[in-house]
Amino acid sequence: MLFHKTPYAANFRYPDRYKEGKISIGNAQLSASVTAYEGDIYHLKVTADHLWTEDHNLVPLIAPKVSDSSNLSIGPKFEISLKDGAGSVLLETIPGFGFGICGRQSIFTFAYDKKMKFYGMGEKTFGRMELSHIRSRFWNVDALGDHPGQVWGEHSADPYYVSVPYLIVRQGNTYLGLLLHNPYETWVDTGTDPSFFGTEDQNRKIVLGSEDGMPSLWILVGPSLAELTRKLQKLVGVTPRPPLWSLGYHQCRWEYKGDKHLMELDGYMTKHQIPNDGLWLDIDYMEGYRVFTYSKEAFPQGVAATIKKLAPNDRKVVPIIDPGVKLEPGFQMYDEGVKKGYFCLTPEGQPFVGFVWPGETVFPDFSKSNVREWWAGYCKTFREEGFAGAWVDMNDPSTGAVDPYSMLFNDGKWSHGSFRNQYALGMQVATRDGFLKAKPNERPFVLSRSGYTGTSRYAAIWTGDNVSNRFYLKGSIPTTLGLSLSGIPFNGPDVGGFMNDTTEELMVDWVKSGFLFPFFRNHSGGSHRRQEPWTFSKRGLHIITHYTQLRYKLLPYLYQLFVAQERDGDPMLRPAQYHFPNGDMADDMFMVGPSILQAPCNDGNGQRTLKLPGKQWFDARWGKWATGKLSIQCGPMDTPLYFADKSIIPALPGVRTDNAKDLTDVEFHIFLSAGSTETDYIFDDGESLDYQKGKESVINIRASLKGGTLAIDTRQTKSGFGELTGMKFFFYGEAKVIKLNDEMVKAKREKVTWTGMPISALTF
Ligand code: MIG
Repeated sequence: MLFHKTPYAANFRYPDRYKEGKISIGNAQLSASVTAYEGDIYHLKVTADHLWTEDHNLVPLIAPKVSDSSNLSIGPKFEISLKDGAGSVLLETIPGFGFGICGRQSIFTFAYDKKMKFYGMGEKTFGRMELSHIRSRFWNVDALGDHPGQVWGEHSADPYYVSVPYLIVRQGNTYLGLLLHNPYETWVDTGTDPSFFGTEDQNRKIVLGSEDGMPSLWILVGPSLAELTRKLQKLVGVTPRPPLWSLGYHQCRWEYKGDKHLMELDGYMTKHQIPNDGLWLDIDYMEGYRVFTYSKEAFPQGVAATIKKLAPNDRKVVPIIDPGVKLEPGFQMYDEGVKKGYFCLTPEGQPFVGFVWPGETVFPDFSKSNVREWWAGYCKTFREEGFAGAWVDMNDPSTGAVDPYSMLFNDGKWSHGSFRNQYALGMQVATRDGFLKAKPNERPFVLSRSGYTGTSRYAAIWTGDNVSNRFYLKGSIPTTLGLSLSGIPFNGPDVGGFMNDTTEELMVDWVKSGFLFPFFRNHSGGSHRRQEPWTFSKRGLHIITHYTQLRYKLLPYLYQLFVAQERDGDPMLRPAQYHFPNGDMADDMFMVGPSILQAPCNDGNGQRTLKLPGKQWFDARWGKWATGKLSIQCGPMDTPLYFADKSIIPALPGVRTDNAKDLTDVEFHIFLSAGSTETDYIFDDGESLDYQKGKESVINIRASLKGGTLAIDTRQTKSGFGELTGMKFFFYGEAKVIKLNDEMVKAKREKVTWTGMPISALTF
């Protein structure tokens, strides 16, 4: 397959007639359903007995209530037109085009306007937020294995590991979302010129197409980016509150395999006062790469014994789990799977054989519920052994040099293309379920390489094999933001880079750029230089440690963002346009929740320009307010980090030298130049599902600044998880008098530290 070519709209045939749910195209009869949902959300679905009869989606979307009112109209030839409340057209098909078919392929085309801007598309590596004039495919691949090295080194590789065929179309400050909910291979065209030479302007179109499968298009109207993103997230499913430890710092390398490595890492983390929660095992921990085994040599006293030794420092061990099962009569999983028909079959009815780490390999058919159940049983045992989470890799699925097309699903009844993009999703569903079976009241943590729409409910995503270079460091911002706007908010890159040798400068910049990403893991390929923090110079170690400690300090704030994700659907990382609709989408800065803005110096030359959105920001480096366009220098130690005016940031007390994280003992950092602000701080045990039964507490904090007096009020509005055990305030602003409400004075828990203005550096 040539990934950069896509089917052409002129080769499709378009409806002659549409009436009462029936579409005629030549002699063919198709059925269409058009449904309007509350919130300006629409769904168009087409079925045809001779083409597509079965919906292969594993995880259904969560639609809101059906609505009586609709801004979408369908013409006599199935022309689609969407208007806003005032009657202006937001999106429409071009006469003669629109919905079309070509054999089993289908497309939806819409009029393109060069004033439109495009975003989203899930996991892409185009290196920019704005995605005009791109043809992109959605077909889960093992990026490193399936694209030639010249491509992934310094260029975007397309398609990538995760497929979310979702396109955001922006016109002015109105944002629309177009989601194809079809697991087959799909593609999107954002107004490319088919001639390549800029001479075919009249043929530019917005296209969302599918190679096969039931055409299913969701259209969502924001109108703002924030409203759109929340609507999408609720439709595809929010990310449930994760265990707090999964938000910590994770250390990984393709080399760690057993007791010796884990104990060594534990010792170094403690020695250097680097807070760390997760220690990860790559494929060498297994017995000959046999899935769900571990090497007796690497764990002489067994896994449980090693995990017990790591318990005093509260380190969690996360093993890699590959889907491929070694083809080896006598290996229990292989024998069971063959006997029960659990593996993907070829058209000849034999288990499909690929070639991956264990050698010849067969693949569990995750489209089948009994296979997911079987897989979950093994995951349950792994959790019971003491493994805290699961790292599910190679689930694109990677079959090595073996062409995957004869790998069929659902007992050989479903083609490869019908389920490939959902293979990882099936594995995530089964893995999460297995962990829940072992510990029904514990929040599971699964990290996955590939994924599909709906992955958000089951797993976090790391962005796969990147390269230790500036292209990937800089690209990690738009890639993560693209995922965040496309309904997969819990994600992050291999910090430091996976392929090739990193350098100290690159590593330090990557930590400074990524330390507040939703997922934060240092991972590297085993044949490249080591990149644990202590393998760099003293200064490098110091900087990496500092920012890791700062992440831990800010964990209560990050946690609030995950709470908000589950409740409201807001992604943790977002572009500034999420809150400040005017202006262009920057590729090199982002907001962490509503209150923190980062603009890292990722060019490697220690300088950059930056346009701060909105009004005032508190510059954490210099301890003063900043605004507007800035030309800034970055020292080796620092990174441009800004706190929004009128924000209250919950943080852990003092400098964090280990991974202790008691959400009941917190500091509130108040950034307020004038006026008033408030926030709700939500806390719970950070690990169980008890919060769903009301075991969480909420404290409302209000601060107002009037005539030189700062008044702080706290009010507990929910007490399911008890009260705070410690509370301190830090104020960044100017006040002569500070007043606390009576309740707190009585409780004698408070201590206000008035930093005043100016200060040279924040406490953190
Ligand atoms: O073929 O397990 O993306 O993170 O270290 C390579 C070894 C398989 C690919 C993953 C990478 C992991 C590696 N895996």
